Amino acid sequence: MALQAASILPSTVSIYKEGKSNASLKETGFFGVSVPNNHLKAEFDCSLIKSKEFRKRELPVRTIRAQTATTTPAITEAAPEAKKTLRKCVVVITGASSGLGLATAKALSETGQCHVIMACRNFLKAERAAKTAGIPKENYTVMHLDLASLESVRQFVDTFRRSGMPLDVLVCNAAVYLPTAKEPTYTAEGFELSVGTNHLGHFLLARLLLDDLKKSDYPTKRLIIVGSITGNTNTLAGNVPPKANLGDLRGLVGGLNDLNSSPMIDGGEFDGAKAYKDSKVCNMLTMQELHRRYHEETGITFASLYPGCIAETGLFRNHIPLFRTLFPPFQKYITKGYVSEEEAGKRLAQVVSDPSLTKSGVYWSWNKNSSSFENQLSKEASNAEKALKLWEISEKLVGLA
Ligand code: LMG
Ligand code: NDP
Ligand code: PMR
Repeated sequence: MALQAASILPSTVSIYKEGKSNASLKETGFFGVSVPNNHLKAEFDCSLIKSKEFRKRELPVRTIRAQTATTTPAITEAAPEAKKTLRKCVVVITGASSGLGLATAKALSETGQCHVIMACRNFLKAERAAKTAGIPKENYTVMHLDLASLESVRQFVDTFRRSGMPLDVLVCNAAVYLPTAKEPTYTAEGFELSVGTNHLGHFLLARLLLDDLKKSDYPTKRLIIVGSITGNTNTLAGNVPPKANLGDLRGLVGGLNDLNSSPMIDGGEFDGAKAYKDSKVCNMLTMQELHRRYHEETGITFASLYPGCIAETGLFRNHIPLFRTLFPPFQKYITKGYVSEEEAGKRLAQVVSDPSLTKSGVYWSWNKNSSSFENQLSKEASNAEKALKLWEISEKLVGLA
């Protein structure tokens, strides 16, 4: 499947390779970047405009004329006669074929300053979704990625590298939620599907693409892993049974299958809703471990977030019809935690590109006025010892150690 998909990839990648200066863009903002003048000069005069690497990649570039850049003082103040060239920010989003991922791709595309790699398991669905959402062709590329296969993850990384594009931001967004499953199902390598997809697939992807992020010459580089309130037992939502709990990770050590121990991380009986919430805890722990290990050395911003309850996305496709009918009004009128796909997409797009959200190691949330704030994680989701243990076991499972 992965190999088959790879064979159709080069044609899709060429959309980007054709990249040319996007003359229709308004030359106003300085997307996602707030840098002092000296940084501007160093980054854009030398490393971007003049480097051979840059020319080789044929990146679509925006020409920013200092005198027309009205929104960012840093640009206006930069040598007024100089032409500054800033290429588009290249953002990989997993699971961009629906829900939050698609809404984020759309929000980023609307700025005209990002090129989104939609890393999706269903190529045609992703293409259709991008078209329906009205994302202009030059602002996205669909690449095949099935997180439920480590082989596919590696294949995606290879394909991405062969495209010659730099990587500036990685958004680990895709997820599956199997609340009504009575029996576990498994990834290609035999890991329980929810944790296998949501955590292990992303863990391998993030580890491999870290090297690409390090090489990026974009002023801000970010790695974002979508978390959730339901994995945090310090909240009401996180206390709705079944609650997240990784225990001593004995099921993970056993490989998340019932041959060795159990398909659940804590070694217990299979429960699809719990497996999803556990996977979100893993996502939030992984972000913090990445931050501890790599932020200082690389300058990459690592972040997680709870975008709000987007009660109508495909995430609930496997839930019973009664739930799907009642859940949106329940969230809208009772908990007031509801947020539209569009609004949630804007929130994640902020974490991708807002110059004021560059702090690393943060779990972002939004209040009722839709202002972002640094939220507290539960005891388990912020347990550094568990994060380390999770990291080491996950490394072994995905073949990195
Ligand atoms: C577990 O159950 C499952 O076992 C597991 O398989 C997995 O699915 C997991 O987290 C997912 O859930 C958890 C259980 C917890 O949750 C439920 O089953 C709740 C489902 C909610 C939707 C169905 C509700 C049934 C409708 C009843 C109608 C009541 C109307 C009252 C509303 C007042 C309106 C003014 O369960 C618990 O923790 C306790 C459950 C207590 C139920 C309390 C119901 C609260 C509200 C339910 C939503 C109603 C929405 C109506 C909106 C109308 C707005 C105008
Ligand atoms: P959706 O189901 O709409 O989107 C999930 C995406 O993940 C889809 O594009 C889906 O692809 C993709 N996906 C699933 N499995 C794989 C796989 N094996 N390989 C590649 N892609 C895959 O759900 P949401 O938009 O709601 O979820 C997005 C993120 O937001 C998740 O991380 C979720 O945990 C998080 N979140 C959601 C909340 C909500 O209320 N909805 C609240 C808090 C967090 P396909 O289109 O092919 O099915
Ligand atoms: Mg929850 C403030 C209350 C709040 C919020 C913000 C959410 C978010 N939920 C809240 C409360 C409640 N929920 C209450 C009181 C109940 C009992 C009726 C409840 C139930 C409930 C169910 C059955 N909620 C759910 C489910 C799901 O199946 C969803 C889930 O747990 O998926 C793992 C879910 C969610 N509630 C949320 C959010 C964001 C979800 C989606 C799950 C996620 O992406 O993490």
